[in-house]
Amino acid sequence: MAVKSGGRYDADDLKILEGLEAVRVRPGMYIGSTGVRGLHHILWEIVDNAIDEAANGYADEISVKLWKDGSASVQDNGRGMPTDINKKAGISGVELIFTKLHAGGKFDEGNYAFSGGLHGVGASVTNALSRWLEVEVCRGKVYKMRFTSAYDSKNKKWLCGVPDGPLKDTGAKAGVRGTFVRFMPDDRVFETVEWNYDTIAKRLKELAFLNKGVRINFEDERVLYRTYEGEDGEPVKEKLPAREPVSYKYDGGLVDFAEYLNEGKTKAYAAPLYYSAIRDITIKGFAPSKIKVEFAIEHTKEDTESLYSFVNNIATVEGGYHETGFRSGLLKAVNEYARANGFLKAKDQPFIVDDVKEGLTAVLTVQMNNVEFEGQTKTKLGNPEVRPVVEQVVQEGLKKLMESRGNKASFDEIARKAKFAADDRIKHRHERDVARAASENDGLNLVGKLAACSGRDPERNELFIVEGDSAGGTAKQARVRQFQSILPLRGKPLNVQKKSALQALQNEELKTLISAIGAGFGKSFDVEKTRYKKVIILSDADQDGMHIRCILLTFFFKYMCDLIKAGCVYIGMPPLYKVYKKDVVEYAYDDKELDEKIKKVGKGYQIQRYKGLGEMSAEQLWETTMDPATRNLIQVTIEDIAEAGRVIDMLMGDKVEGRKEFLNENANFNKVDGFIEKVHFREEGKGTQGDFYD
Ligand code: 28F
Repeated sequence: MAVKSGGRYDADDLKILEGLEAVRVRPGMYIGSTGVRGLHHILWEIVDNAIDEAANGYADEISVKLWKDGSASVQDNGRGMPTDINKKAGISGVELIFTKLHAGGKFDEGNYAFSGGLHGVGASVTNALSRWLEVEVCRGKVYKMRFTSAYDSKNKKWLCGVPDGPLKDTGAKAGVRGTFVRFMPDDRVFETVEWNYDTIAKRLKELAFLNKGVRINFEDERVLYRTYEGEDGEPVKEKLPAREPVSYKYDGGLVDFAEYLNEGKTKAYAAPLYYSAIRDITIKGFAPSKIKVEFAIEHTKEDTESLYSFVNNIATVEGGYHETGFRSGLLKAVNEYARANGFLKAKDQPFIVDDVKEGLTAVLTVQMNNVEFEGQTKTKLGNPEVRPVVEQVVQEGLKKLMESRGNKASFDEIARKAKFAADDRIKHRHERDVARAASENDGLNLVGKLAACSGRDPERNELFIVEGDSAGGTAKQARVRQFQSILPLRGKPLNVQKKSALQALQNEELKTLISAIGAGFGKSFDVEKTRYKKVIILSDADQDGMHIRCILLTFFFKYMCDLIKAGCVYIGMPPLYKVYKKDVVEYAYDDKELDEKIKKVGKGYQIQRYKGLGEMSAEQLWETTMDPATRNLIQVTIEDIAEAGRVIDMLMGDKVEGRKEFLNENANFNKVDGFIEKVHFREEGKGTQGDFYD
């Protein structure tokens, strides 16, 4: 890949903003949480800066490493951070980048055409939340600098990311160019400082797909252990073999990404169709700038649509204007092609978006400045000016692709699929209308099944989907009628991954569930209409319970994905153990907590291991699993929607070959929940017991 030599740039272009103490005081403002996601955010900030160098053509190799001591490092072979002194600040460009928030010329596009870093808060936040941070810049010579964060007990304040000294010219000549950053996440800030290998590997792989030709290396030198119960019942610590370093590089970029997403699925035509273009765009309130639009599409024999969109390398899980532009551009191009090639007769109605979405796998990326992120999880593109630009590029690109002979078979197949979908739609219209009516009727008149709450406020109302009749009965006694509904599941609901929408509707359990939520399903699902802002799956911790959880998540993922994206789907965590003696009772939710509770209850303790929800009394179920003030909930979030689609398809789809090795490689079911970000959600005690409960 051709790598440009450095553009003219010096430290003066950096902007100086506030100090770093603010980051330590309220880290959640900058990285969202101090949980596992926030920890990985401080790594993404550094990775994004290296990716920006590559995305702008100055670097083509990035290396990420997890060290034995728990630190992480990122290296690129770009131009190297600016080392000259910034006249305004009187410090070097390197020091500015790590000690001033948003210190980055990235706020005007003079220095970078596109920058992913805009979504982030910059490398200075990583510095502020690290015990130490080292940077080495090779720019003709080798420069070094080190920062530390410590608590100044004399003045009772944090000193965050303070330089040990000015940038040092080591005098050594630099063979290569680039920037190397290594940092130790601060265990005094984060709940956990344990890096998650899968999370990092998946994100680096995604970045390699999105940045064609850039090589991204990942090495994890940490020693891994597995703890399990030995014969004598004592825990055994076993050292696991070290992980092999991996390297991602995709010269096919988005085409390779589309093929990866469709692995194991039956393709509808030979190869993905790809196009990219750069256009002028003027975002309201900003100077005219450039926008780069790229897409790859490949249809499969499935009937669902998988559109994966990104803005500046960030997955826009909640969609946005680029997606609407893409769909309308695709629709216009396919309608035109179908008319011109006899798939649509003069008397035929034109296709609608749903017809061309069937079986579509598409990757759409946009690179631009002045991005407006919206939505619950800030992953929705909110700039309306983007829609017409993307629509025009997609329409023009597909038209150019249609003109080349080699793609005729592919577009014929696309038009044929759309025609088939349109005919099916028109033929089944009445059935679908019946289905939609069934799913939207007033969910309260479900005899016997749903114990509906009396309150009408979706913000407060909660729907518990409870495995089994006995637990369902206990939950009905335990619940607070005003805002908690109970839907007992008799047996396992249908696995919808292999079924069509209409078959899903024939299943009693799912029909009840759709009616209870009351927001439609599938293409007619509208998350704004949900009756519950919390839909909580309560299943046993055994294999059956896990399987039910998987089936329900498959259903939500396939037919109510926006409910998950809006953060409304949760998994209830019943306790595994009760530790007690006389009148002291404690509950433990996992084996780690069990030890703590045994110590807390002390001598003479007894343990009851809960096999299932049905074993608990109503007050125990209330106190341990349903009371918002004391329960543990896991919020289901789709960090990586591309991977989620593959995991569900691998596990629940009709392709058996992939499943066996996937299962034995990810045997423990938590891996299957790999796309569920574990966010233990213990709500603050409501305190206002009086007005809240019956
Ligand atoms: C391991 C992490 O951070 N690499 C980086 C550069 C290169 C330049 C630069 C960075 C421009 C506008 C801030 C050099 N020469 N890897 C990295 N490589 N920052 S960060 O400039 C400062 C930025 O705002 C650079 C000419 N132009 C830019």
